[in-house]
Amino acid sequence: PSVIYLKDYEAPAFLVEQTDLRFELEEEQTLVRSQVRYSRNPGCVSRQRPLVLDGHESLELQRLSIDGEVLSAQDYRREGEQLVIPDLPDSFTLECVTRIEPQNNTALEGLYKSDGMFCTQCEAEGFRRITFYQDRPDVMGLFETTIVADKQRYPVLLSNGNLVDGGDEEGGKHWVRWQDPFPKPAYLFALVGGDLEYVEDRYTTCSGRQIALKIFAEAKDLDKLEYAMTSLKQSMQWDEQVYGREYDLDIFMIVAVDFFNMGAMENKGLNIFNTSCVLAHPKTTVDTGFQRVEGVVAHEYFHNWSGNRVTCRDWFQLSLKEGFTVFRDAEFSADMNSRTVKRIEDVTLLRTAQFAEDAGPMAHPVRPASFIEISNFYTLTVYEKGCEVVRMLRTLLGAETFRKGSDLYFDRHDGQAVTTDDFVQAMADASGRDMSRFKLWYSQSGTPQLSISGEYDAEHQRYTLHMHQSCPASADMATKQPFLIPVAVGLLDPQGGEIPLNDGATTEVLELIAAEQSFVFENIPVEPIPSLLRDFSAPVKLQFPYSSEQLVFLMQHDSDGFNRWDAAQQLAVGIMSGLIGDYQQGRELRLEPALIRAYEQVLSNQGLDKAMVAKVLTLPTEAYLSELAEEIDVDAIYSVRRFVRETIAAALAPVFLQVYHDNNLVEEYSPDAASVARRSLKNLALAYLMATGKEDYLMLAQQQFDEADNMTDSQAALTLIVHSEHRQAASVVLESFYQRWQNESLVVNQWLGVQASDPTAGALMRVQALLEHPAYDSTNPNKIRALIAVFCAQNILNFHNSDGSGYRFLADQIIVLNTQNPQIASRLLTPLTRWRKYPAERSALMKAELERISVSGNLSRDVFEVLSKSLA
Ligand code: DPP
Ligand code: ZN
Repeated sequence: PSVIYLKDYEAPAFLVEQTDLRFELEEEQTLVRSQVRYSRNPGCVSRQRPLVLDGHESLELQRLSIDGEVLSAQDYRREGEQLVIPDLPDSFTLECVTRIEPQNNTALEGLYKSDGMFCTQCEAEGFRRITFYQDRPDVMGLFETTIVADKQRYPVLLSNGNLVDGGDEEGGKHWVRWQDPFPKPAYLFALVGGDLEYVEDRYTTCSGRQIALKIFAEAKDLDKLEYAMTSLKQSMQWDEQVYGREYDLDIFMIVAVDFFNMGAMENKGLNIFNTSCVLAHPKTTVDTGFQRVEGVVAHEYFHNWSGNRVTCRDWFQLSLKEGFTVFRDAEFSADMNSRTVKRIEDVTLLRTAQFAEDAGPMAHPVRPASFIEISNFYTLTVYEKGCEVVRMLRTLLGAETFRKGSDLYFDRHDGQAVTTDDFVQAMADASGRDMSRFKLWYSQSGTPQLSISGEYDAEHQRYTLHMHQSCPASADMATKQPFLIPVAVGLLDPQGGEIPLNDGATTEVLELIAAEQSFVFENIPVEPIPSLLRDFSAPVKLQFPYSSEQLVFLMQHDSDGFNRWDAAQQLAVGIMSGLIGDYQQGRELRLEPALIRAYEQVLSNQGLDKAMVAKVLTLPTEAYLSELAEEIDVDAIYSVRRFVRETIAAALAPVFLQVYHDNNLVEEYSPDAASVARRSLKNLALAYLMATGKEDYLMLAQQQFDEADNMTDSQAALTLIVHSEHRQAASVVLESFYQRWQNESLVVNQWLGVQASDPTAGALMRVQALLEHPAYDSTNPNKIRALIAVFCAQNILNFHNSDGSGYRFLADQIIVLNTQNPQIASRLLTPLTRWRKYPAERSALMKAELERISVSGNLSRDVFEVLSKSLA
């Protein structure tokens, strides 16, 4: 497989004016006829260049003609994944007929079948599995799509844009025609054919246009669409109010499908969603599931402007649409729920998983410089760090100027395929600022480290922050230049009050641009305690020599909610790191009282937001502790975390019991922020109570399991019982849960996930047995994720079993999936790619499994790229 470089970008030789597609959907085959009007690209210097079309090897080419004249085999060449046609006029219509087999498409890219319905996934390069085309985002054209299919089996036939015509045909068939009035690249094409039902609503836009909203699903899921519909309407309104963006077609459709590699896809006017990101019902969906539906519906809707109206020039620019759109959906969710809690969740994900990606063999900048397989770059770096980069722009420019910049960006580039440079340029032009140093965030990989120290000069009432930044070498880049890092800072006086800073405000955004730089605050009457990197103003690792007392002080007094939480995290991380050392030295573990006292105070403070309390009392995860560790000692991390949890539980059990009862209300389920907060605090209390190992609390959990009228409480109790040492009780609840929910695919996935993440001994054997269970389907990505990915990523004790059985299991699965579904296979590899961070014995076992996969033959590009980089 070859490497593709950003620096080699060339504009396409031909542009597309119009693409007419005709699909004949049948059981054994689908015939696709495409008629495409091409003209030479005036922006492309060479007039000699041939037309180069992308086409997957699975395409069976049946006919090719130019302006009605059929081409013979000498007129074109098929070279690997490309079809090359030389000697062409300046403009012409190419007709192409291909035969494909969606029913046998297990990669779930292009046109495939999911549960008896046809659907598509064309981003990034799936359209080439449908027909020969310049399958690249800078080729944009108008699409008209005709679909013919059996009327009884596939009563619903959908594509992008507006329905313009249709009718019945002989042999029980019917046909429809869709027209999309907006030019688009092929990756935004979509088609659906199936026996679906829908819910319907309307939305009136800010300019008074009526939009029909339809969400399609299988009949059995029709009662789970209300929340997505509400979220959609809220998203449409939010984008008008916050970004001035109005919807542009007369209809907006969402279709739920059960077999889907990603979360969802923003195809123009016809979003296709993984059922896990659109279906929601109190009986079957947990609170975090509701929030995910809200966030993903918003994300895909927002792409209509940030992605579809203005798209990417090439796939290196993926973060242009993804980073910006994640930022937009994060702000939307923050406005709909608790802002601070949303921020804590996003930063937690970034600091555990994205920082680990930056430190691993697949490290890459937000705008990668090269790739072998683009599917491997739908990453936390492109999405989450890309979002942080956009957030930093807003922090630096201020909300108002940022909005001017985004207006300018949309106006200037509407209907174009552009780059991240164009995005930053719009921000630079709107603000009059030079953003060249800022752009290093797009081109340099790695997580910057920021160490800060404070110095107080009492005589001159002056406080100075000395800052030092560096960025360790990454797998793809050895040396880095200093970044422009916005550091939002506040200073607290010893009573916890905020000291006014240089411009009178209590938070100031300092701009660190050099490797070493000092910032001086005048008129500071007492030695302050600094609150640094407020609201996590930059995606960096921060070091400041806080004492435990200072962290407890910040937990109580910082006006920045994120930093209050982060102080608690830092306190816990510091204590747990010390204990990990003790564990490794064979010393007895003892928990110093500071953490317990701090937690107790937080619990008894009635004024605090309950969601915040639950977040503050959640110990740093094993994944976060692993990311922070120089070398990952799985047993030490697991044992210490467990010890700390149990010690806190034992010390505070009566308080937790009180909290549990105070928040265990009999009320109708609602996914609003306050109710979610109450349930999260209640279930956190139950988790600590269960950690005491006492029978009384097992009974409490069982009672909750039996009586719960919503999935959040039911699943929380299930998880706690299954993950406890009460094995008998565990099998009883597992069995009863399955009996009750076996016909709800998404609930069954939760059931699989609870068992996959079970830390008790023997989990691997149980997971292996589940592979044979009727509930499992090895061709469904959601099931694969629920069972295999959860086991390998979340069950650290069992996956990293010192006998290597967990590694062997994963490698076996990847070898099978490599041919069946390369995207999923490659994604599953992630835990093994971290082999260098483990002690020698485990490291060698992990590496051996990577090597075994690499000689297993017939590697997909996806798996090859990750393997070769991991073993390099
Ligand atoms: N469907 C994926 C997303 O929305 C890729 N565009 O992020
Ligand atoms: Zn997206």
